[in-house]
Amino acid sequence: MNQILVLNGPNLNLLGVREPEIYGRTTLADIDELCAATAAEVGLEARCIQSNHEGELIDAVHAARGSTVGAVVNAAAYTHTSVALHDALKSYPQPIVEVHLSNPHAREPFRHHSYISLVADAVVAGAGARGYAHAIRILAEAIGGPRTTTAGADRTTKGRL
Ligand code: CA2
Repeated sequence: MNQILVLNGPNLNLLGVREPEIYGRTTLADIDELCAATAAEVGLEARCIQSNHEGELIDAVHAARGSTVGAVVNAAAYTHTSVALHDALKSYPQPIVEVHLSNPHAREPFRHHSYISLVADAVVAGAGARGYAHAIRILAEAIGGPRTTTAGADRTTKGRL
């Protein structure tokens, strides 16, 4: 098993198309490509999912239980509102890295609280699209390196960062 979940929340499908002054010109397809390439470099395979629907994001987390070794999560606006997504991720047994393109702490006060940070092992914020690559490398380190050997393959608890 070497798959990781890369979960993207609402409106991130508009990346590169609207509000480039805040979120840049990189599209979600570019980010998916970056995630696939970075994951491959560390012996992992990225399963990239974006949804504008809270329930679909929760279903994706449930489906990832037992079939992925870690998750990179940009819950977008649900970061600041969703107890339900928080609860789903809390029962996800593998390491989680929260990622944000912007730095929510440098923005409006309502973006300063994250329900995802409470269940994340690490947070990458404000590094733009490159933040996804950083997040995957952090995740790989937490998981225990490339899955090309059996080292760490019997791990049943969350990785320590
Ligand atoms: O900085 C991030 O990655 C965010 O998760 C982005 C969310 C925002 O609600 C979070 O506070 C921080 C918003 C994603 C919306 O993406 C758009 C992209 C293009 C045009 C409009 C929205």
